[in-house]
Amino acid sequence: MRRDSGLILALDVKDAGTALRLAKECRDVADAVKVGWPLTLSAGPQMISRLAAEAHVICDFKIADIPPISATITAAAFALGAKGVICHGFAGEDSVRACVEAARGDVFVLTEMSHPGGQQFTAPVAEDLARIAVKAGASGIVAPATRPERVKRLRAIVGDLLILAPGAGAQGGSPADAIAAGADYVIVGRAITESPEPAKAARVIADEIRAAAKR
Ligand code: OMP
Repeated sequence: MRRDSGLILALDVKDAGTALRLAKECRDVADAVKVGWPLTLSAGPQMISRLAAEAHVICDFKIADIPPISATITAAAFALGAKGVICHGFAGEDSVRACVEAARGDVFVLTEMSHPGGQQFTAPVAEDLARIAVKAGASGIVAPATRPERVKRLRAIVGDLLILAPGAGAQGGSPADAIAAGADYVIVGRAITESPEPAKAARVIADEIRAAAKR
């Protein structure tokens, strides 16, 4: 995955036209687009292939099943053109390893979730989940931009694995703080997709990320 702006655009919209328009408008500024259940269930899985023709696509299916099912989901996402997938770490090392073995690209392991409820169950085990990501051979982890101090702590565990940080913007986190804490990429959805000027909003965030990365 290229590392130019450090911005990953979360395409949590429901129709194909809007998704394609946003991907096109933000093509120069976002290093990747993230496609999850909202768009896949609304516009169909072929949406992944259509977007993959335009952008580096990460499929965020938060895979968390027994190993053979996790492997099948992972393989299907890559067959559609994805270059990366996100799986949950809490399903255990064997399930994460199954994703890694089935992948034809990056696997990112979700550790601590960014929303308030993420502190209930994921935060207490996030460091173990980060260790699972390292042991299973994942490309990186997902860690909360809403809690930069946790990104810093998880960075100490994962070494040079990639860290993708969601939760900046609509959830209250700051892109600059996430990068300063050790994130490589910031995942942003609504602050861009719901902006009246999405490309401009994306550029402002990308500039903030670049400035923080230089510090
Ligand atoms: P916004 O809050 O609109 O910027 O969207 C955040 C995006 O990051 C959504 O696509 C979420 O599904 C995703 N996300 C989180 O917000 N928190 C997490 O802990 C993990 C993810 C994720 O795995 O991408």
